Amino acid sequence: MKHETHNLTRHWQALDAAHHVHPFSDTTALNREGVRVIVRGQGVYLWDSNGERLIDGMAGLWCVQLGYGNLELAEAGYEALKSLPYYNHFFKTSNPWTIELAAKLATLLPEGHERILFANSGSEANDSALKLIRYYWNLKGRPDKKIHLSRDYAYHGVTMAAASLSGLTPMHPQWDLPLSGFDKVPAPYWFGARAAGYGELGADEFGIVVAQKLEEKILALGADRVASFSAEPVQGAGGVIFPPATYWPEIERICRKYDVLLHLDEVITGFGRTGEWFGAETYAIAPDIMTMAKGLSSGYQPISAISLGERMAETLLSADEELVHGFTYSGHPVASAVALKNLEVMERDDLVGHVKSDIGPYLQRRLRETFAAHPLVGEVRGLGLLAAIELVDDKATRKFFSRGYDVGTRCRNYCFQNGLVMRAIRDTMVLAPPLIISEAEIEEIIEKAGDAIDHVAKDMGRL
Ligand code: PXG
Repeated sequence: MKHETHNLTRHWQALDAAHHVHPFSDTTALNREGVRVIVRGQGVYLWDSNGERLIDGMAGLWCVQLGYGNLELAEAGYEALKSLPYYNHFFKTSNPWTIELAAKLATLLPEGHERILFANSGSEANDSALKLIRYYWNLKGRPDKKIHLSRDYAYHGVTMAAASLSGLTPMHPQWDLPLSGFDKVPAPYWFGARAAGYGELGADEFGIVVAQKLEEKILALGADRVASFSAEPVQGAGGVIFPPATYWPEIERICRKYDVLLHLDEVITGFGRTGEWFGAETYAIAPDIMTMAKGLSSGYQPISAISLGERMAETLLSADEELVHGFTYSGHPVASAVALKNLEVMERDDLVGHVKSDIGPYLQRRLRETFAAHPLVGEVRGLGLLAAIELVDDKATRKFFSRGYDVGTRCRNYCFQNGLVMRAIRDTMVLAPPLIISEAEIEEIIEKAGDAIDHVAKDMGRL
């Protein structure tokens, strides 16, 4: 049996190498190594085609809130597949699951967010949000307001517009992006503030200083040309950057003052990740438009949503003309049914409250107890079930390693060898496990991560 699966693995690796082009991967390098074929998941665990078990500290790509193998979600999808595997919303038609999902979301979203559009991915949601923002200003008779601001290290997706909005610079040169009409301001990355030349500012002071970079940018471009500011409440793929407490109130003040629409990208922070339904609640932000995906369906189906705050809803929906936008699969019945069940289960089991009061604080406490004093660790930060461990060259001065060391990648590789999926962003080790994780499973992650970090420290002669 072992022999057979081994041969199957070889077979799949060869076919994959011959025909399948992977996202964000160097095809030549990947094919030299051979892919790992994941065949099954249960709870927080994954199994590959050789029978090796992995504990998933990343909930897939920050999305599997309910963990793998949830039969309630599977059955909800199956029921919808049997009754209505497909129909659209273009021809004055709808379906029960999408209707119920929109209504359910309206009860969970920030105040005023009562109107919802659907798409299939975070990128599509953000692309759609930018179109809706442009349309809003056109309807308002201010067609010159067209510049979209966002932040360094932002990840908003990969379509032409979403990649332009993203501030991770490697995402641009291959595609001649960003498009014109996109501009960036600095990220509220306090841990990196000294290295970025801000000197010795306390976190709260830095929060204000960095927020005011938005004001400077708006004034430099002219407020009459700036349409929107897009931001993740906590930056995810850019390095799990938690803003100082002073940051969001100042950003909101600036957006209001210059009449710049505030777009919150809740693709990672939505659906309980930080211990509230949305990052908007965690930081008391009132966005004009919000985008969400991932945890909306626990990743079981591709689905995303865009919610309109009051002033955008009022303007866009009273335009008295066709809204010329929408995808074949907007509000797909099967994806809607799975997302609806996902929200029902999260609510029924009070998963968000559990992240806020029990399992989130447990993870945060144990990470700090275990790693804060480690010679290679500059900072442990996090909230809810989102956390980061910064590996640094010098703890006291927060000095990063030189680029060539690839400390994060080395640590990630040790994690994988230990059967732990943990992501490295530069030299920041990142955790975002399924929300259903237990204390014992957190201990398993911490033990494996500790082992990997010790390994790297030994390699570097630091332990
Ligand atoms: N916004 C945010 C905040 C995201 O994190 C997207 C939009 C785009 O979503 P789609 O569904 O189009 O991928 C994301 C996606 C990583 C990684 O390696 C992160 C994402 C996607 C792929 C990889 O951390 N986030």
